[in-house]
Amino acid sequence: MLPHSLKGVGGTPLARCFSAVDSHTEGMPTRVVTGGVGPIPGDTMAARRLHFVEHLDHIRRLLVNEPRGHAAMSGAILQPPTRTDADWGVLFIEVSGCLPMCGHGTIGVATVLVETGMVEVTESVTTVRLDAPAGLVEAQVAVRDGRAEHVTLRNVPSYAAELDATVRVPGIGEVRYDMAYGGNFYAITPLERLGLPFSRERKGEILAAGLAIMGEINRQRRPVHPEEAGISGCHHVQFTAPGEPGRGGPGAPDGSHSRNAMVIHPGWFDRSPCGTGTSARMAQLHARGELPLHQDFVNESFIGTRFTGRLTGTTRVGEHEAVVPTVTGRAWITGMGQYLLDPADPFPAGFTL
Ligand code: PYC
Repeated sequence: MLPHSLKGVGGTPLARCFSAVDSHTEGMPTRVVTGGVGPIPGDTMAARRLHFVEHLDHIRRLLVNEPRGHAAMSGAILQPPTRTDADWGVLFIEVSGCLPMCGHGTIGVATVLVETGMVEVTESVTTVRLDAPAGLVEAQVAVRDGRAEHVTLRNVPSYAAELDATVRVPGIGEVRYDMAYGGNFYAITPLERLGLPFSRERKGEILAAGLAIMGEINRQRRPVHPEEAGISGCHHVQFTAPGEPGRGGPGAPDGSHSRNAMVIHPGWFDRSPCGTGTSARMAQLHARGELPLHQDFVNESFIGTRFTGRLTGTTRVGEHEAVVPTVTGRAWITGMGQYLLDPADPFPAGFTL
């Protein structure tokens, strides 16, 4: 880890220096920030998230925006945990802000922690407990010869907040959707309801529709978590399409295989199948009586990568019946580096185009 006072190449003191291990989870990047941020004030990760959003958001923008990141960049800042039953605290960052929870990010973080030896590693399974703003998340990492082969995370309780809600969207008309929570709120609706095919060739129209729908939902029926008022708003629209016949995952009948085009604020698609989105989708299907407990559910991303989910039990969140989901996926380390800020850099918080 480089000291903050490190001199730049020309001998000028750097304004900031961050260490990171970059990874991708089924196509979606997670920049795991291992040094340079320092402890974020707050007694819980939820409080630290709110402090970070209010006072330190320039760090997120520097790390995920151009030129160090890109328009679909995502990451996780490691912190000392705020609870004794966790190994690490984690703050999820991406171009849209600071998420309460992130599934692909958890899989990326757990892989990085194991493969860099930042947790004690045991084969064939290492358990990593992460203190996330949305709650404690446990990751079981399958390890062989020091390599993380796949990660199964046990997510926070997930629930269907509304079934068959409607919203009037200018230019589209009335849209019927289900609102479900899986660590973030997801408006879920079949793509065919909008008359659009599940095709990356139509990504511009799909993106525009998703952003218009989430904008109206936030104006007309903004969701709020019943136990954590700091978690509110819909920043993800999950457009679903049936899974292709015969492509179910191991043990998964075709009926429990689905595809998604996940539109995320302010205007990008998840490259992974989305861990919190998969959890929300399973909660929605369970509430509709379409997914029982203990059955594999394969969720496929817009680029064709997959997570396998499962509902392992039931619980309650406020007045809602809720489920406890697990999500399994893979991640790979793509790089290690220091991200620097020269005091003369005209873009100290990066930029977006
Ligand atoms: O995997 O939970 C997820 C996620 C959220 C936003 C992008 N990916």
